[in-house]
Amino acid sequence: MHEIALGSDILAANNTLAQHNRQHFVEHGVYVLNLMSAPGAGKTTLLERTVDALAGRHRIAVIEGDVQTREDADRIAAHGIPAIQINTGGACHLDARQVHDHLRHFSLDELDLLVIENVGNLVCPAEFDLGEHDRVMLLSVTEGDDKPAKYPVMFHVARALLLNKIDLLPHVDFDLERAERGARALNLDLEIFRLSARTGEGFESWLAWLDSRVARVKAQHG
Ligand SMILES: Nc1nc2c(ncn2[C@@H]2O[C@H](COP(=O)(O)OP(=O)(O)OP(=O)(O)O)[C@@H](O)[C@H]2O)c(=O)[nH]1
Ligand SMILES: [Mg+2]
Ligand SMILES: [Zn+2]
Ligand SMILES: [Zn+2]
Repeated sequence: MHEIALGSDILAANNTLAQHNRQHFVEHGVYVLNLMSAPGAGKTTLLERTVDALAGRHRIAVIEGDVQTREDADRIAAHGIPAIQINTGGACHLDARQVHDHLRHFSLDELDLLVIENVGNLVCPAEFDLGEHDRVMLLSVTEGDDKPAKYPVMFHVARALLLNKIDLLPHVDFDLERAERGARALNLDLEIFRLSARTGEGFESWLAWLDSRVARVKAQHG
């Protein structure tokens, strides 16, 4: 009983801080995306290609969450945009406080799009609101098409699902339709994109969707 109470206290405190973060983002008209997946599904590779494609159109920054190392932030910074690393020092997810503590590294007024790459993990990142506008989940075709039923919360909270590494489809027995059916059963409104962060196949639709999400927040900001 005690453990359950403690768990819900932590989540309630996180939700309060996430609301506070959201106010910062709305106030400055920055669209914020929380990118989540299992380790190695291709989050950083997707971001590298996305940043290259959109850099002329939007002012972008990235927060990288990892248990250790600043490798991912270095990979993103090499593409010429601001990138900072949060090391969770063991924790398997980012929380709203960590994000808030690092916002001072950016000047939010000068950004259109902030992407937060969460720690690779299909479980608790789904429970921790960071104040983002949308959560986007990657599932790579090497992970198996049974994942929606096994990790339902992640699929339920996502606005969009990116089925990544489709260049590898000839080598794996991943059934795209089965994965999409499973995901839609948990989330009717889910936007689904099939793509390859390696080859760029399928990127037009993903980039168009992202564009529309950024534009929506800009329009609301006026
Ligand atoms: N074939 C193929 N490989 C990919 C694709 N996307 C990413 N990879 C490879 O998958 C590996 C992991 O990619 P990352 O982008 O580092 O994955 P990540 O989700 O950021 O990993 P963590 O941050 O450690 O959770 C790398 O070797 C990438 O080159 C893809 O679309 N096709
Ligand atoms: Mg990464
Ligand atoms: Zn604040
Ligand atoms: Zn965790």
